[in-house]
Amino acid sequence: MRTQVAIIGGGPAGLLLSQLLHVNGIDSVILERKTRDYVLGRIRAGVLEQGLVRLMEEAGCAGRMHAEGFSHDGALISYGSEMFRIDFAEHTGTPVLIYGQTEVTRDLYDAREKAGGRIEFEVDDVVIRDADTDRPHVQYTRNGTARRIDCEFVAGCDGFHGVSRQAIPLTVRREYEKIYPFGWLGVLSETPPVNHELIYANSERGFALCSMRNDHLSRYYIQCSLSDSPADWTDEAFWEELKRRIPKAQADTLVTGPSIEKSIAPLRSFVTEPMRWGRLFLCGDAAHIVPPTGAKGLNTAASDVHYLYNALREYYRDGSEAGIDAYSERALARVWKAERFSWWFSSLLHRYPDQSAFDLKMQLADLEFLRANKAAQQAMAENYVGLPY
Ligand code: RFL
Ligand code: PHB
Repeated sequence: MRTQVAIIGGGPAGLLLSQLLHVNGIDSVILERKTRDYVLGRIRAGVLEQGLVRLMEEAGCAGRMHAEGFSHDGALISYGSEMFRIDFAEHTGTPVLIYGQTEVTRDLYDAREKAGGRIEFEVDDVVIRDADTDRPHVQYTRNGTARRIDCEFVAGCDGFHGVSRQAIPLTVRREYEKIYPFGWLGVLSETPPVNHELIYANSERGFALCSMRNDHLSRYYIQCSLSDSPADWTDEAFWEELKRRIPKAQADTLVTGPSIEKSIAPLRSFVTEPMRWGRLFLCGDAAHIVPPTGAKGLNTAASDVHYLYNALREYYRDGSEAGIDAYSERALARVWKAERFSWWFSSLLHRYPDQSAFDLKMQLADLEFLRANKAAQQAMAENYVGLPY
């Protein structure tokens, strides 16, 4: 098989890149390790920045998102007996859109299918060859048969556990990592959200988040131990713990019900540099991970896609390699700011096992400063709705 851009990974980053390239007349093939249903079964992000919304519009995939998504102009932060609101509209004039990653991915799969896009599902043994030459190729197996794609560029969109990052030699690659000493236990339930906006709660029992997908579908998270497994938590125990961590008014009105999904995610900050090696470009979770506290994972994948598809468009339309040469630096400049915000917001809201009395006082002072200070709220809002790209 031959194509212009071989894309490893059919998650949101790979699909969005493929669709945007298609709209610009550039051919690609996606190689995905799992089935479409498996990818669509993963419950992940729920908050979209305007940058991602615009990319979905450019990709011609924004119809359902605009019809079914919910625009949010603010979010609430609670601690102790206090609760305050960060007003995105007042501070930035920009809302965020509540629309699940599952739906984004479904819309992109539908668009790729409609356009006759080539996606190879259930591939194994993907190996990227000759990425440091002008003629890279990708080898893989499907149904036990060895296959090969000759291409001009390779986009590594295969997530944190993918193979693309490993294709960059260790002599070139540098990795930065922070592992957090807790996880998030998440529950999806067919119940009305407890509040019309998100609530991020710092409680003495640990962090909690009240989020949603729509009027009938709620998403809640609580900070949990890394040694917990979802089976340790009955629905009842989850709801009881959530109620203890959120403000009383919300705990009293929370509608509970059976969970339709329950999972635990570890929290990690991770960046690999550079994001380009020869004709291989890393995009999204393949290159970086943030803790989910700031809802930046999917949105940072989107900004990578923006830089990469524009670079490839310039290359094919104008014969210019300027965008390609600048890709890693441009993407990383924004990535590190999202890393900083996610790390800070995580530090503000979680209880750490080794937190001293002094550390707790610092966290409280940080929360009180944010509650009372407009400039701090402005900085928070600008980061939350997404830094420009
Ligand atoms: P993905 O979504 O991981 O997609 C990568 C795709 O590559 C495939 N793959 C391979 N294909 C071929 N060959 C191989 N060798 C392959 N190895 C892997 C995988 O099957 C998969 O389909 O990465 P992408 O596209 O970069 O998208 C990034 C986002 O998915 C991610 O940043 C966010 O979901 C992170 N994240 C969250 N972000 C938020 O903004 N808000 C959230 O609430 C939020 N919750 C989460 C999350 C990530 C989680 N993970 C990774 C476990 C909750 C969880 C549980
Ligand atoms: C979610 O709805 O899954 C969600 C929302 C905000 C976050 C993290 C996750 O910060």
